[in-house]
Amino acid sequence: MKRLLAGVLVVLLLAIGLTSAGFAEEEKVLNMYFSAAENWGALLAEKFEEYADCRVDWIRMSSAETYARLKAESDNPRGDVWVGGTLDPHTVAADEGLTEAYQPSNWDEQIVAVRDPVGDLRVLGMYSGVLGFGVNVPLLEAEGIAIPQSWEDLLDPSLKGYVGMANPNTSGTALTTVGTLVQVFGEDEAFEYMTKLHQNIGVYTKSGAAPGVLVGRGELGVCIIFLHDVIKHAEWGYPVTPIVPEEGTGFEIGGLNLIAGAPHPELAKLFIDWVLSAEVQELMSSVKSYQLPTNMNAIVPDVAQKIFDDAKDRLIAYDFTYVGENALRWMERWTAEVYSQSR
Ligand code: S7P
Repeated sequence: MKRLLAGVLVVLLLAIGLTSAGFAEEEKVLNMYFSAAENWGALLAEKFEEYADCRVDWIRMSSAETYARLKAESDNPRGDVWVGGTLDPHTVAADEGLTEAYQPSNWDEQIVAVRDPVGDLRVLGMYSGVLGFGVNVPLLEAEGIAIPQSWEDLLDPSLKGYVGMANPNTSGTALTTVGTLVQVFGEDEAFEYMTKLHQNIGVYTKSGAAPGVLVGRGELGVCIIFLHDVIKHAEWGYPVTPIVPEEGTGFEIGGLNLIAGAPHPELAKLFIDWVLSAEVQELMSSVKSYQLPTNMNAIVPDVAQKIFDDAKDRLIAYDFTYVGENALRWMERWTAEVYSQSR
């Protein structure tokens, strides 16, 4: 009898032990909202699972889409960390208290100009990239259309239906485009410009990099996109060429944020420290993400450096605070004045 009781006890203890181990494992989950290239998100998830011995549940959403999700979940936050995507929607989220300031452990390794672009650690910078055009030169030449070199050139009637960009209500790339045009031309002039450009737009996509693939396939002739995405598409074998618009262009700083009320804040902070390390930033180029890293010790691939070197004389002093303050109003204005027009 004694033996039977001892056996039952062992089985019970084992069962409890197994259950609690299983429970503890279930709890060690990082919920990552990811807004840059999908294959980079997959790589980060896989590597962080190994590094922190945890599970990473993650989803790729465009930048403004992620902001909308944080807002919708604000009473019951589900995400732990928001990784990548342009800074502006991160700034809007920070201003609304949807994210929390956090100073990473490797703060001193981060390049000062890009590590805290809107101040008070409201959004951490994790990479940067230049906005421009991706052009299918063989297609436009075959159609007898001049290769656009400037924002003004995109309005040429010969490009009707050939131009693509994303929708600023979902895409951070498109919001960077609106912010850039406003800072290059002035607000009213930029909206007038976008109303004219609307007449040449063949398609507005949800995500910022998507028009690049359509240009590569010859469904469009030119798109407004980050130039590192053009280089990636060219390496995939598409006939696309990067162009920096003559009047000047903006740039992004990729955002990184701890979500307010995150279910797993400690794991999220560990992730932030890890993803800002030189070793992890160097992984970007292995999936053809050629943004510039923010960690000054990370090796910068020549191809990534070249994008900035080629654009440097045309880069504007993009004001991230100004764009953050006006982003929601511009999105509404764009929908009312540009998108609602027939074409
Ligand atoms: O593809 C990488 C990248 O260009 O995508 C991000 C961009 O915000 C795309 O997301 P959206 O769909 O929101 O435009 C950039 O931050 C990143 O460099």
